[in-house]
Amino acid sequence: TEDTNVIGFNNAVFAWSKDAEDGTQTPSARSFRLRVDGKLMFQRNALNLIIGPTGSGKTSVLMALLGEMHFMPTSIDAWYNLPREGGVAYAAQESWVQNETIRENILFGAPYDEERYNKVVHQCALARDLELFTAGDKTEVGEKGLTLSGGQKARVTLARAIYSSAEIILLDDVLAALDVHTSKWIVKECLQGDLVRGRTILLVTHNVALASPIADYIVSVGLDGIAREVQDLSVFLAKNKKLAREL
Ligand code: DUT
Ligand code: MG
Repeated sequence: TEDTNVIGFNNAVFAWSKDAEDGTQTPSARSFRLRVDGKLMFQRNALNLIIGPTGSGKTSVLMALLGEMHFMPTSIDAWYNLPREGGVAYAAQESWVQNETIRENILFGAPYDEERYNKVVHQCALARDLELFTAGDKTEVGEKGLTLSGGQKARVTLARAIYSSAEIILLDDVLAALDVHTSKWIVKECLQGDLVRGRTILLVTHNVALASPIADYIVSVGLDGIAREVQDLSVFLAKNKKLAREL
């Protein structure tokens, strides 16, 4: 049975709505289901990747862990678990900012620690962006964050998660809006940096080539909605040539 310290699933199906199961929907309207057969356990104090084609259910893996989907056990000992004691930070795929300054958007109510803050800005590749704003990190992002580019918003969203003290960090495709150079910087400086040491990261990404060399555990979600551990990435990519091209 369930160990409360574990992040993962055992024999579970997840749907976006409860009525997905009641058979009243036509097959074409039948909603998506995420499926895990057997145990899927993310590694603690490690970098976990969630990969798969678009629409396969990568975001759903995070949402299922967060308890946002309808859980349907497929065995008597089915479970899913995300420990909340050390805190959970979640950077959504649609990055968002509040109508405040950049600094306030990163701190998100946490106390200002200059050293930690400067490290976060550096590791999340925001230093140059902040220099270019006359008001620096005191710049108001404005209604809907219109002052910021998509890539800047994504990095502020990432910075908020890294600055937080949460022990578990869920990052949904934070590298997607970034150019290769910036993505590389973040993989090197942030995802391997001192601020994530001792923390657990679940990173959804299409950027497998960049992130997989430093990943400790990889889960793929297929177009069948089944999430599985990838034990040997090169074998997996050889078998999934179409996905390999897409990633
Ligand atoms: N879905 C919903 N409701 C939601 C979110 C998603 O029905 O609130 C559906 C859409 C899709 C399936 O779930 O058919 C999986 O979507 P998900 O967003 O999990 O896929 P992804 O792998 O994250 O896709 P992308 O790479 O485009 O982000
Ligand atoms: Mg997604």
